[in-house]
Amino acid sequence: AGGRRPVRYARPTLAARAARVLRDNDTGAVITAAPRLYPHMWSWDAAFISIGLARLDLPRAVAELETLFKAQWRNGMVPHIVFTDDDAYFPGPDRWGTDNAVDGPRNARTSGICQPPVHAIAVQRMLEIARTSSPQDRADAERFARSIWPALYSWHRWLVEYRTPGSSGLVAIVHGWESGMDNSPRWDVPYAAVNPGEELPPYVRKDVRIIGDPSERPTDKEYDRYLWLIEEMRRAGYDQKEIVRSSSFLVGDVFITALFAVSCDVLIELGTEFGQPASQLADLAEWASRAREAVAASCHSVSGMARDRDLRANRWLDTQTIAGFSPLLCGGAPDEVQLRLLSLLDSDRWCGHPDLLAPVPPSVSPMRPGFNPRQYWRGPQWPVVNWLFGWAFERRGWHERARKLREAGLRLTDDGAFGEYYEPFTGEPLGSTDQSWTAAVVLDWLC
Ligand code: 2M8
Repeated sequence: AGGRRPVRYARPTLAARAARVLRDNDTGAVITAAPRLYPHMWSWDAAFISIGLARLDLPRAVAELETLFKAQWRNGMVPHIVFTDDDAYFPGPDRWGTDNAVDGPRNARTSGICQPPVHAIAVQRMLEIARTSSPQDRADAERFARSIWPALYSWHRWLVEYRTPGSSGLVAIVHGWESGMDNSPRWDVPYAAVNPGEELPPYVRKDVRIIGDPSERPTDKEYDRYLWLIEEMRRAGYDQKEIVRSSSFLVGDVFITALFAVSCDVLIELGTEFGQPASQLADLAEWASRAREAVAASCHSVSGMARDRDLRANRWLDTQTIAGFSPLLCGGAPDEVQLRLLSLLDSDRWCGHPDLLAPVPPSVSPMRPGFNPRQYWRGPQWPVVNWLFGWAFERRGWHERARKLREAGLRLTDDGAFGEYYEPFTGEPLGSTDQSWTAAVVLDWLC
């Protein structure tokens, strides 16, 4: 499949280009998620960005996560966007209307929802990197890991206290944006029940003006629903209990739940090393084990794939996407289910599909109806998702699998465009280019 793209950078050049992307996207205050499309700080992007930056400039990496956590809400939520003054993105802070939210932060303007909890993972990875670079980096990273720990704990506690309703044990989301996989077919069924009211204030999208081909982005109909959910939350004054009680979208997200389980494990490791309170370590152990059980309990009896759960309609969501492999991230599923998932991942339905440019798992299987190789979270490959699976496999001791994913990720991204996502067959970069988190994971793979 080689040669379909004109340029393939050698690794040192690729690393230099990735470093330049992070430098160029630095406004001085934050590193934006992407230069034009996303001129603000996104929560999980910032975590990945810090991992990439840790190799280049540890103090800058630390500052990035500190900026994010300065905007943490007083109830513990880490907001999905921390806004800069740039007004090129919609919906901006005025549309979110969080300025007067009771639990909102005082010194930053933010959105009113969250994103996947990968921050503990980032802190631990930064620490690992710093320990191999210099005594100064090591000391700084240790100081940082110790000082950020209570904020990470309260973020995890928020997810349990406010976002684990009912008996499924899954961490629930109240907006598809919280999943990070905005328009994934995972959410089609629950979104079908979201009916934008007449009172939806008018709006103009800005994303489709920036991305030349609007079919790479969610549709207008999807955006109406995204905006309607914000409207509901605004009206509830961003009162979490009320939102979870009444919003028209409430879904147990299995991918977030798996990341939460493994992030709790990581937080326990960090907390043990840095002498954090035993009672909080015990909380984390309990949360991790409940989350893991919830992920295992969601697995389909035939396919083995993990499933989200529509908590409004009280039913499993059977759509098969990359999130179905969540048990591989956190463990805890029976061996037999895990083996089934691993062979499915290797099969021609996923990474082994003969026409892929690089064996990176696509967001949706190319063999599924509804797969769209160009549209956002409905088919393209996402380098960050590949990084997460590689990181988890390494942690689980599956070194050869981790190495293969790293090589595949580098093959996909060696065009040096740092695409937000990639067309799986041609390797064409789609969405934004010079996307910060793509540059960051490439740096981590290369070093
Ligand atoms: C995408 O999401 C934003 C909304 O949060 C958007 O489309 O406007 C997603 O890919 C999300 O996972 C990511 O964090 C964000 C910034 O890269 O872009």
